[in-house]
Amino acid sequence: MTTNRARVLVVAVLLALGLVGCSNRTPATPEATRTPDAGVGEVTTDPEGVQEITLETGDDYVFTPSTFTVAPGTVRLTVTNVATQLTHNFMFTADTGPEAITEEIPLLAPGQSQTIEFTVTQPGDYPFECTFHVALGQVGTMTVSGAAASPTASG
Ligand SMILES: [Cu+2]
Repeated sequence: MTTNRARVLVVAVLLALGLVGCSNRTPATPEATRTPDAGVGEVTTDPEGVQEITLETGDDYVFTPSTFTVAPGTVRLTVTNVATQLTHNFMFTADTGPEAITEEIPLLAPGQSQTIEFTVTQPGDYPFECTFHVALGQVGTMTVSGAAASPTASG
């Protein structure tokens, strides 16, 4: 009888530990095992004032970079999957940012690159994720700064 009670207690403790693990919504982001190509992660502005940035992902379940900052305005975001094995996607996490961004890349096979374009007006943090691998920590954050993009045209 005592043994049974002890077993029940052990199971209860294990369940509690398991629940704690599952409730952790921000798993540690894994380390990238790639060196991103030149220009990846840099925000540039095209002649029309559209901000452009490229993210990479691969066989390591990581977006590089996983954080970047843009100004309010239009953003043209490209995600390149340099993986040889893994299919990823890119979606802004629902109900998290100051405003909803519904543009997404539902499926990005190994070797593929896709571009989405959207406009943001509200400053703040916009979490994004690969919905296939969010449990493995494949997440990131786009920050929209408080100031509008300043014109960079020189002439
Ligand atoms: Cu993924």
